[in-house]
Amino acid sequence: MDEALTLHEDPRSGNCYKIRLTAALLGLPLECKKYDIMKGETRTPEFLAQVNANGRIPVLQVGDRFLPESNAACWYLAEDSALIPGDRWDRADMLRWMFFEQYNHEPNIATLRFWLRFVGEAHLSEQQRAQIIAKRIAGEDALALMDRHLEGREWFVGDSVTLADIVLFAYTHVAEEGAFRLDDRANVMAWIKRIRALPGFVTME
Ligand SMILES: N[C@@H](CCC(=O)N[C@@H](CS)C(=O)NCC(=O)O)C(=O)O
Repeated sequence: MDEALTLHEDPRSGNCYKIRLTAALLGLPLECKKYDIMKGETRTPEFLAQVNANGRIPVLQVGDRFLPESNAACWYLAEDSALIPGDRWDRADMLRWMFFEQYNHEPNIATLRFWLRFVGEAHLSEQQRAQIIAKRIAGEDALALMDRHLEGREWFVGDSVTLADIVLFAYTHVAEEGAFRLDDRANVMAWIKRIRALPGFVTME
């Protein structure tokens, strides 16, 4: 890759970690620029004008272009690598799990982790409190589905690690911080160990 890569991130975010992990597994050099989302640093007029009009991290900067959305950024880094399957069906199946991650997994598991670990239950609004039960049920359902899918398999798609595993790992391995159950999901626990053992693996914080 010819252009410099910079990740605009808050290191506590699993969405940002996905991109750092993808770069590390591929041996790509990545500069990091840190923001504190709790202080609204992604909502300043400068950030909205220059980095992401959607007011969120992560954003992958490639030269002077800015790419928001974690899974798009992972795709950009991994194009033409073994992390994206060559087989057409497997590639689409990998995208299926990446969309599942953004629709069924992250909005429930990442949000409850953020509310419980970083905001604190005592500081939640009435509206947030009202969503806890639905998010807990939906998050446990997502983990249960993952556990069933991993029965008899090592990886989500095909027979080697792909972006599907990386993006799902980011918030799954810290799901207990949102008071989700992992211990009794043996297939997920074994898969977490396999990811941690990958050459080039880096931890989240
Ligand atoms: N779908 C987006 C989600 C981005 C997102 O929600 N980012 C959060 C942190 S994980 C954020 O920037 N929150 C700060 C804010 O909304 O002000 C992605 O995958 O990148």
